[in-house]
Amino acid sequence: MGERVLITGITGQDGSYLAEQLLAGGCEVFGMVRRSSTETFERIAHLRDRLTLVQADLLDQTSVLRALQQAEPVEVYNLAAQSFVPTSFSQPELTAQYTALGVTRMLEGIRTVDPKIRFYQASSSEMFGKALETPQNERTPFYPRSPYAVAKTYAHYLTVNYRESYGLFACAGILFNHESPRRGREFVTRKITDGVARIRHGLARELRLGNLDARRDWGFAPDYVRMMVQMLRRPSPDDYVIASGETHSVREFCEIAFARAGLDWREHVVTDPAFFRPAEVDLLVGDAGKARRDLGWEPTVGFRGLVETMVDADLARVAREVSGRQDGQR
Ligand code: NAP
Ligand code: F7E
Repeated sequence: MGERVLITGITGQDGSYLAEQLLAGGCEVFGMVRRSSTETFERIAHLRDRLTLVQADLLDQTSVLRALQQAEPVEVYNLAAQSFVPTSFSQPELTAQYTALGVTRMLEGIRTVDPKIRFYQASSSEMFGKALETPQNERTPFYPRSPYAVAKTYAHYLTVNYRESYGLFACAGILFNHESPRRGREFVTRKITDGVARIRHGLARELRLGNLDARRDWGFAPDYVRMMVQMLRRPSPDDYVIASGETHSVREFCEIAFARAGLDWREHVVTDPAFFRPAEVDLLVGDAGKARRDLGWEPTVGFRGLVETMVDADLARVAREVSGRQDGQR
């Protein structure tokens, strides 16, 4: 068996891809999962017999300590968080507990159990918020615009602080939006590709969205997850921006996604103020020059390829669901 690694948030989009990559690299992978009345292990179902799942919750310091003691990891990837920006406005205290204080519990756990553990923190481009310069790099000041972004900014600075205060090998990856067919369906990209597939198969007629003018720097999740591992395997800890360097609007995403399915987005998309946010992040675009130089960062999937991959996956999934229903009716 190779090195032991622990992933928090293993049931999420990034956690599932990271587990695949670490298993392929020969690691013994432990995943932290929280108790739920229904299992949420869909994204890691295909890996279940090769993983060791440890029950713990970022809200519970003792369980975090036990998870670290049980896994005895060389590396910890802290991906668990309340990661949906609108929920952070409706549940700001909970978001702070998971996304900010959860990181304190992980870092304190590492100091207690084994300060040699290498730690990756999932920082976010949302910390740049109302961006003070364009493009954004590791030196761009933060201007968070949501309770989620504020919580991530706390977690980011705490990671830097524990590195400087206690000499921990702690790195923060400042990742710009990254998507895939495994993206949660509430995020705008997946909401669009799922909506396109449902409209194409006659299950819906319209798709209600919020701000179509918002611009993001979108990339393909497996490319980004690869860089988390690269960061922890450098000789010394550091922080890196990972981004495509291109920015596109939600409207452009719609145009390509609907066209892929032979549809005109203007006939189906309805703007609904319910999806506008109390404060918006209008435009993000990252400068990943440092990661290109130090980590060999080179994304494999561009914007159009990303949109089309996601639409194709949802078209195929909805087609299977529709034919399953028809079989059931026969
Ligand atoms: P995601 O799909 O929402 O997954 C979040 C994970 O966190 C899930 O496994 C969830 O478990 C777990 N979790 C939530 N609260 C927890 C708690 N109290 N204790 C233990 N586990 C908990 O997120 P993602 O897109 O993979 O993103 C991974 C990380 O990167 C997150 O920290 C996110 O904020 C950050 N990030 C994401 C992006 C992006 O574009 N995707 C960009 C920058 C940073 P359940 O399955 O039990 O809910
Ligand atoms: O919104 C606009 C919305 O929810 C993107 C998380 O992974 O990436 C993600 O955060 C944009 C926003 O992602 C709808 O107003 C329009 O401007 O897909 P999103 P996000 O907020 O950028 C960062 C990097 C993270 O760290 C986060 O964890 O799209 N938008 N209409 C909409 N957004 C949603 N969700 N739904 C709409 O109907």
